[in-house]
Amino acid sequence: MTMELWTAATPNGWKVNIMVEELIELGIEVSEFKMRTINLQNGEQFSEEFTSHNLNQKIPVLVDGEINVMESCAILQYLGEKYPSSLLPSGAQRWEALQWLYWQAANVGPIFGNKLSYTRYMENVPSEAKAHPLERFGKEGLRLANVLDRKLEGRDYICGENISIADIAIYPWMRGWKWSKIILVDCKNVMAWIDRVRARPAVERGLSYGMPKDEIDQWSEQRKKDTAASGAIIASNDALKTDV
Ligand SMILES: N[C@@H](CCC(=O)N[C@@H](CS)C(=O)NCC(=O)O)C(=O)O
Repeated sequence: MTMELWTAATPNGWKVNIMVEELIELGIEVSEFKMRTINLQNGEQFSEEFTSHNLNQKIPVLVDGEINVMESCAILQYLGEKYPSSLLPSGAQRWEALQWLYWQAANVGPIFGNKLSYTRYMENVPSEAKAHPLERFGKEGLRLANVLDRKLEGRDYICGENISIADIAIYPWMRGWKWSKIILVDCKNVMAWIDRVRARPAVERGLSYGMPKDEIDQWSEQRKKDTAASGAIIASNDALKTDV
């Protein structure tokens, strides 16, 4: 049966594309995936149709027959369980992978995401109003990177020798450190890990979702402008809804 991934070219979206490509790379026969790009700038996530699959109105959401899975990390776990492989190892390592997966969902995504918003998308907010969140999310982001740096000491990936759903969840946020201006250059293990993960063919294919190949690492000026504009729309308080 065909699965549908309702997504967009963003860090939370890329996680799932990378996961699918890593499964394929392992020779696993994955069901056919239909990718459906959701236009976040136009508010497609708030449509009745989208909401019927994900009440939280955010991408990504996986539709597998009767099952709808929201939250990127839950989707990684779902695919890891549906297609058993080293990406969600068994035994003690399973808990290693899962705790770092939840660490990403509870910490790295929200902190790096908020830092990104205040750094890039809130030009209209006065500097005084931004100073506290910028410092708070900047410091906490760096602390999280240092936690990861210690975890990666002497190992290639979070669970050891093999890439797992934990690396797949954390990587899209860490690779965007220049964008969120959380300066990671002193986190030597993290910097080496970012390059190691990026060098994987499946990761390259996953990141190229919704993106021309030559812009995976270096966006065109036009794309930077468009992304800043669309980020500003989504990050604006005017876009916040309190109802569903
Ligand atoms: N914790 C969620 C976060 C999902 C999320 O924030 N998605 C963003 C794009 S990366 C989104 O849909 N934003 C649109 C909006 O907030 O209206 C996950 O990991 O899936």
